[in-house]
Amino acid sequence: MNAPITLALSKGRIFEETLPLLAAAGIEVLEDPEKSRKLILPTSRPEVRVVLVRASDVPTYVQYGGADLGVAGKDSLIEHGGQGLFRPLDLRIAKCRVSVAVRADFDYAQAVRQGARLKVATKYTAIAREFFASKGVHVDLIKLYGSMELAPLTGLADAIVDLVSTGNTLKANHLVEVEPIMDISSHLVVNQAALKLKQAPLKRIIEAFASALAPA
Ligand code: PRT
Ligand code: MG
Repeated sequence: MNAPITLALSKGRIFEETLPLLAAAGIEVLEDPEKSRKLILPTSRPEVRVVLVRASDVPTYVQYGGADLGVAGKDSLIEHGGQGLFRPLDLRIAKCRVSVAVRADFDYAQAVRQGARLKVATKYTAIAREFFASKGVHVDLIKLYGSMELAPLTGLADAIVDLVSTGNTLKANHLVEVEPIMDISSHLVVNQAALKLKQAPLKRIIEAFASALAPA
């Protein structure tokens, strides 16, 4: 029997956009996570299984060996810290950016110029802390787990740091993007111990993914 391989994915865009890469590696997921309630999905390769976890939990599963490899957004990887992870490939999927956004009537440039202390709500506290520190802007970070857009509308914060792709969510909530922080895409991450113990099968998957990537 070949060494069992566990791949951690999150439901939604990462799962959908990883499927073609899995197909290139000869791996077909046999159940649709939108229809099934199962958290462990079998694949066409008996030794390979997919586990479904929260997007922000993928790095933790792979770090501690709950999964041998996984697909995680650069945002999740930075917030996690990346300990114990080998990061062989930028998969160039689930692309977006992290940006600062404010209410349309808030003068962000002036607040920054005047050295005002900003209240910033975000799920991405590591990214936000590093970004504002590098600009020399003093911030009070308010950690949220979702619906960041509400924070400036309710007076909880002056600004948010959040993921933006089309910009439609900001627009629908009368917020404007005032400063991009970084481009985001999802990366393949591999448990460092598994990479040694299951080197051959993991290398085959990494190489198949690499050859199936969209052009840079
Ligand atoms: O929902 P959960 O708390 O489990 O985690 P999650 O929200 O991080 O998971 P998920 O599946 O929504 O996102 C997984 C990964 O996809 C993220 O970690 C990013 O790396 C990547 N990604 C790419 C995005 C987006 N694009 C994106 N647009 N993740 C989230 N969004 C959200 C964004 O937070 C905002 O609410 O979509 C909204 C903005 O989209 P636009 O198109 O309106 O600008
Ligand atoms: Mg989400």
